[in-house]
Amino acid sequence: MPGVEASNARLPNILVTGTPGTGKTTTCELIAAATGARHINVSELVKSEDLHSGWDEDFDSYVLNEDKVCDALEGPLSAGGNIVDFHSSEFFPERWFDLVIVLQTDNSVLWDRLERRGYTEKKIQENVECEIMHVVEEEARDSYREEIVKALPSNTVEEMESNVENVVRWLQTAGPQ
Ligand code: DAT
Repeated sequence: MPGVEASNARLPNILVTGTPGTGKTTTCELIAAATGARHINVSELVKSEDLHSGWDEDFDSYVLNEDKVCDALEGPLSAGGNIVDFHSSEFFPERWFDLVIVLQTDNSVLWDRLERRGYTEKKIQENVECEIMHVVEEEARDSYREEIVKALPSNTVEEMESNVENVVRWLQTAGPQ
């Protein structure tokens, strides 16, 4: 990722964020397989480690307990070498991340992916609106230094492969500082 320097005395950590369905998990799995970095899927962790305060019927999702999530991640993130996968970014400590990738997908493509995932129409609509409004990108840009936030398109397999290649190349040159 040209122009983004890793600056900490540990292996770099990358955050891959984006609206649900933009390809975070698939992209992170490919980067982890190519580099040996640890993929942390925060949504899965919230479920498996009970890092939530119950189920929200209106939003059809768990109510995140941000303190519990940060406590659970502090150890691995301080050690470095992680690819963190989550649709929100503002509550993580800024110092954790050396590169923040925001994946973006065109509305109709995203709609089809979320439909295939079995989301309700209401939930699909909410997520597609969130993507149209660039909510996740703005949150990332408000939370991290401008030069470490990179928005990348994720509509096709070719774009995903190119995104993975870019991040792998960045990791190879960033190394431990
Ligand atoms: P997320 O983790 O952001 O919710 P995902 O990795 O689970 O997204 O991807 C959702 C689905 O869309 C999954 O079946 C893989 C597919 N997909 C994601 N990104 C893609 C891309 N750039 N090209 C083609 N398919 C993609």
